[in-house]
Amino acid sequence: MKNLIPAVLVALAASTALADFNTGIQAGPFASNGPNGNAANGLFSFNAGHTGLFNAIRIRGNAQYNNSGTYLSELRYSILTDSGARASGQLIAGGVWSGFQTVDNSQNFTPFQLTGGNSYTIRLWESYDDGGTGVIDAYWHSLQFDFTSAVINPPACTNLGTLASANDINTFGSNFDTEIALFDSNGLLLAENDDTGGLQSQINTGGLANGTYYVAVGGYNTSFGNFWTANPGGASGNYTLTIDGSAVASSTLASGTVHWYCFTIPTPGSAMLLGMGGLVTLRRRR
Ligand SMILES: [Ca+2]
Ligand SMILES: [Ca+2]
Ligand SMILES: [Ca+2]
Repeated sequence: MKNLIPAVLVALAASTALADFNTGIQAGPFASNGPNGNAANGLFSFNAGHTGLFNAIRIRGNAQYNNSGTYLSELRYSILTDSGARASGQLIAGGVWSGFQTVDNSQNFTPFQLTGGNSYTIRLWESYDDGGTGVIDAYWHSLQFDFTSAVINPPACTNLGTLASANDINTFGSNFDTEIALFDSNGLLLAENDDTGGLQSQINTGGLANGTYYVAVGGYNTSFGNFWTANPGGASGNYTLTIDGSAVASSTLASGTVHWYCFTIPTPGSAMLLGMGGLVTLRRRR
């Protein structure tokens, strides 16, 4: 079956556009004490500002010496992320100290995910636990964390152009066991489906807001995740992708691959305004 539309490979957006977020300043004091994961660790809790992949943290605070013999270089922190991996690190170099020490440290990581609205805990610990967990090594005051979004590029996609609507996305009529997934312009996984029409797949979106969307077509056992993650399955064959009753693409999927499509849902009324000669843009300020 031939392609029903010109296959144009484009990257519609240069990158994800999610903003960074900051935990805000928490006065404390928080203990810096115990080995990582110990009950004596100071605990800093925050809610993620939005779902995203992050790859840099800036840590700002005021450390206060407490137990004789502890080193500045022993001040550590760690974050438990969605993947279970701890982003952790050393906060400052230095030996024996006294009084207060301002800390402003930025660190880069392999991107890790946080989910918007979820609560996370940052542990404050010591690489050498002076005096044991019964004696607090140092305190933190006015502590805050800035999270920087990782730049994740969307996949190259066959652009289906502007669609009036996309309520029903399916692969009915395909000749093999398909799977499909729908992502938004930030790469967040909105929906996925394996079998609805026999072994073929269907997503009922319930209506989409204006914006750019991505559809992944894969074979059985493809696993999908946020940030346009699609680990291919092994099934292969000929498929037809249908959106709201129109066959928008037909192609052959090879085993171990995923095909990407993208389309745009326009802002309500924008087409009409353009048809009226762009009245909005013609207005002039006096
Ligand atoms: Ca110490
Ligand atoms: Ca201690
Ligand atoms: Ca299937």
